[in-house]
Amino acid sequence: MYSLAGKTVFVAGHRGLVGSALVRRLKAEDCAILTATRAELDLRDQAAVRAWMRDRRPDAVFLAAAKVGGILANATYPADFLYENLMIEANVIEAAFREDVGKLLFLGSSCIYPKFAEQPIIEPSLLTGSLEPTNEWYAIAKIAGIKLAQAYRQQHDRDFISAMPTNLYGPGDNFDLTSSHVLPALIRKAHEAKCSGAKEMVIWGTGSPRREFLHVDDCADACLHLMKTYSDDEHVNVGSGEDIPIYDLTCLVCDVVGFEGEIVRDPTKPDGTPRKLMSADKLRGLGWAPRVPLRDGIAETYAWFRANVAEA
Ligand code: GFB
Repeated sequence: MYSLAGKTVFVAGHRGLVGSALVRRLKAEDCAILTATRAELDLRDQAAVRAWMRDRRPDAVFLAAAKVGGILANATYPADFLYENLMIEANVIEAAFREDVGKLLFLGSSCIYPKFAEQPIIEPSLLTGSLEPTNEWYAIAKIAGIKLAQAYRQQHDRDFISAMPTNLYGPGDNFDLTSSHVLPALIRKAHEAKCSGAKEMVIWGTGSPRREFLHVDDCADACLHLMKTYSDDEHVNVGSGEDIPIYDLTCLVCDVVGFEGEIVRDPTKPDGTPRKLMSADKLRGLGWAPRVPLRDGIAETYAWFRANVAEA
């Protein structure tokens, strides 16, 4: 058991979807939370990260900072996704090693697994096949992050661990239609179609790929659980254990939002990997299970979107 009580905990990437959920969740713990805005600390700058960590000396680190985006952003900006993520994770993990950080949790992504991995995907499937081309750049960076954490464990006996979340969603998500993930995009499209009285809304691809979704508050809770209870080389999948075809997800979103028009597919847009359902067995075996049902999570996220994005 690793206790967070009385500790200083650095959440790298606290303004992002996961980082902000981690900060919300950490407020229930007896710990001091450290954050830094991008203006205060550029995580791609090695010297700046080393200096910042030397001054602040956190006891524990959640490495949630990353350049993230949906399928189109990943495919359009391969250099940014590879370079920025490599720099962020290398700088933070190496500085955590230098400053004797007691525990570090690195956050990856389910896209680290081979495109045609056997489903549900178990943790040992890593590096057993080719990646999905639309996000191989991001995936390679995230695989490097897992390996960095493992390397510091092995060579320097550091308690650095990795969690691999599935597709996440929730309040604070990115609702920009060119760079977002599918769920915020569908919420926005359905909302705008309903408000404008449109007869149809367009979804990307065939609608047949399946995706697994987890509410970001569940993800944050799982990360704290791992931080407190897990210490081993192998990364741990963090998911709901259930997936849904994109077309069915669209119907669910339309139902929550109240859009009753037609759903039109745009096959000129990429589908990406056909399926990436992760096995939840390892995390369940460690005593954690998700709480937020998908429909409730979508309704809550839609309420947040209306209050914070649509109104603005
Ligand atoms: O969430 P998403 O962008 O990323 O897309 P991935 C998931 C699926 O939803 C794809 C379809 O099959 C999309 O074609 N989709 C349908 C849409 N309509 C839309 C839409 O309006 N917007 C978007 N964005 N998708 C990402 C990776 O893959 O998942 C990242 O690129 C990361 O590296 C992330 O791993 C979790 O699930 O395909």
